Amino acid sequence: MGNSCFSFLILVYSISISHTNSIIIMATKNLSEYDINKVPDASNMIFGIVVAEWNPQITGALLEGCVSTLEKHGALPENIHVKTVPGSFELIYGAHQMTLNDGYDAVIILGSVIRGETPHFDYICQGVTAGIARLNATSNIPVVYGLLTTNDMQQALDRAGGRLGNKGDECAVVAIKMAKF
Ligand code: DLZ
Repeated sequence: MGNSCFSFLILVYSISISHTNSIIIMATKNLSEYDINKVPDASNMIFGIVVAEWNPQITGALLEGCVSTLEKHGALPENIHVKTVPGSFELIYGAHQMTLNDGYDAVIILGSVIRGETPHFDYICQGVTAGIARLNATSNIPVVYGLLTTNDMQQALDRAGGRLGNKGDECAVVAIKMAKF
C-alpha cells in the first residue's frame, strides 16, 4: 500500500471516530440538567403550552416535567395555560393561536412523533419543524420546540423522564430564558 493511500485510510478512520464521538455526546446529554443560577425568576410570567394527544404516555410525561419546572422557577399555576390538540401536526395551529393572544410571555409545544413503516414520520416532523420555525421568526413571542422525533418508543421514554431526563424540563427552562430575552 502506498503512503498516500495509507494516509487517506487514517483520515477516513479519524473522521468516523470523531463523528461517532459527537453522536455519543449528543445521545447521552441529560435533558433535565441545567445551571439553576442562570434561570430568571418566572413569577411574573404567563406561559401557553400546546400538547399533542398522540403517544399520550410520552406527551403526558413531557407536560408534567414542563409544568413542574416552570413552577419550580416561580410561575404560578394559574399563569400556565394548557391546551391539547389531536396530533403533532396540529401543534402549529395551536401555537399560532396562542401567539395571537397578547397575554403570553412564551408558548411551548410538546409532542412525540415515533417512526413508523411509512414516510409519514418525515412529513410530520418536517412540517412541524418548519411551521414552528416560521412562527418563531414572525410572531412577537418565542415559541419553544418540544417535539420528540424518535425511531421507537424506548427512545421517546428515555427522553420523557427516563434515563436521558425530560424534554419538558428543558423546554420550561428555555421558555423562561426566552421570555426574558
Ligand atoms: C398520523 C400520525 C402518525 C402516523 N403518527 C403520529 C405520531 O407519531 N405523533 C403525532 O403526534 N401524531 C401522529 N400522527 C397524527 C398527525 O400529527 C396529525 O394529527 C394527523 O395527520 C391529522 O392532521
